[in-house]
Amino acid sequence: MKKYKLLLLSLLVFMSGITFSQNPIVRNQFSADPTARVFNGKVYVFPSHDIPTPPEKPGRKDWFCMADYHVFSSDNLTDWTDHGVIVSQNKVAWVDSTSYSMWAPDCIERNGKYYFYFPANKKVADANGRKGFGIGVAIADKPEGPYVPHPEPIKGVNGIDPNVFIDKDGQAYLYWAQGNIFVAKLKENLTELDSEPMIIANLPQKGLKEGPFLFERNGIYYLTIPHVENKIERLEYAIGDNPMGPFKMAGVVMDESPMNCWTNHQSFVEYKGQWYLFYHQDAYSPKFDKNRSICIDSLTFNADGSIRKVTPTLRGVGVTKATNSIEIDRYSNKSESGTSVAFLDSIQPFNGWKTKLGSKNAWVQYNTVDFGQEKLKKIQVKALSENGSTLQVRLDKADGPVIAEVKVPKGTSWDTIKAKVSKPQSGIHHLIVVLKDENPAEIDWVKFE
Ligand code: FUB
Repeated sequence: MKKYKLLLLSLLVFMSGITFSQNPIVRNQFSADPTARVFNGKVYVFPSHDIPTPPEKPGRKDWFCMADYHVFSSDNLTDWTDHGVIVSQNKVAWVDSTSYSMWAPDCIERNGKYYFYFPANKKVADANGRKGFGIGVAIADKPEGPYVPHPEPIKGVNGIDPNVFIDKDGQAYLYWAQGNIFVAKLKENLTELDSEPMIIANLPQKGLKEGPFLFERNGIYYLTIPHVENKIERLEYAIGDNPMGPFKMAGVVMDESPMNCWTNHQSFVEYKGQWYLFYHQDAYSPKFDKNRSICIDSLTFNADGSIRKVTPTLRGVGVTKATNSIEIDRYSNKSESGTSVAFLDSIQPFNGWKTKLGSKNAWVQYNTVDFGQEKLKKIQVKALSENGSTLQVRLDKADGPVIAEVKVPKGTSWDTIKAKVSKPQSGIHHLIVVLKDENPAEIDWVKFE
């Protein structure tokens, strides 16, 4: 059965040309609050851009700090292009340019124009004497910009975490958070409200809720929110048959972060026939959860439309080419004991992680590696072992066939070791790296040639 599944996956990958990613997906900067959208056959992600707090920032130093937004795109969910800064706090007339408050954004397309919605602290108080968060719009001809921000925030809206949904009849709705979750209709121009803001009823009354993201599937409207049911946020959803409700709470999409990141923030997208959940964790900054990183995992629905709970993975989604550096620290499975993962350099977290195999027969499994059609005859492993050790590379399961043995020489610095693949493979396989002896080894990556 398993063999059949792998064969089917190989076939699908071959037909679609898809390769996929590991978590987190943005690996050179912090990123949070991802809104993913499919535009022109690609996935675009519009996240917040967390940064370490600069000394000149007034107020709390241990808080969210965001000065601008980037947009990223991919057509295979593995290789992400950073299109650079699209909107920044010092280029929007109404935004307090010292506030570093460019929180969770969204973007939507209408008639070939792209409308980017973002919250930020206002420079001056509005007619009602309110200064807090406003929500602005910036418009572009292409998803990657350039975006031209409106000089004023949207009238009648105070709050954070804008989300826009356009229904099948063309009516657009703006959702946002400010203690409660609000909704209002938008005019055809997508920049002005067309109804009074309304508080969405029947959502949990206790515990913070924010970050609304609404989507529709098979006539069900899913209103999803991060909500603090216990101590930190988890992702929950409510369903209804109308974008303005009434909604009924229906379940949990993702439990509280195993990394203890206080916030989470979600978006849902269907791409090439598969649904994905985009969310964030604090993988690159485990000691300061206001510097976050965005992740993707697959999402599935039950026959009645309910959402199956998603468990965050390191592996992320899809297939990795055998000829790429396979970061096995993003493993799918591991032995009960003897494995751990650590930063390669704790001062430079974006250098990534290493896998430590510390006892005999400790292993990690990295799923769905595409060996292609050529039978790759060599393996390279970047590793180190103080006393020298032997690694076995196996296929498909922990006691699967050994396809290579790699002798890691004794030493304290990284070595790239080449070895022969005794049973060259084609197609999709899971990869297992096992420590054959007692001497611990550290592994950066594995690749085939
Ligand atoms: O990123 C700042 C805030 O944290 C967002 O606006 C919330 O949704 C939470 O993720």
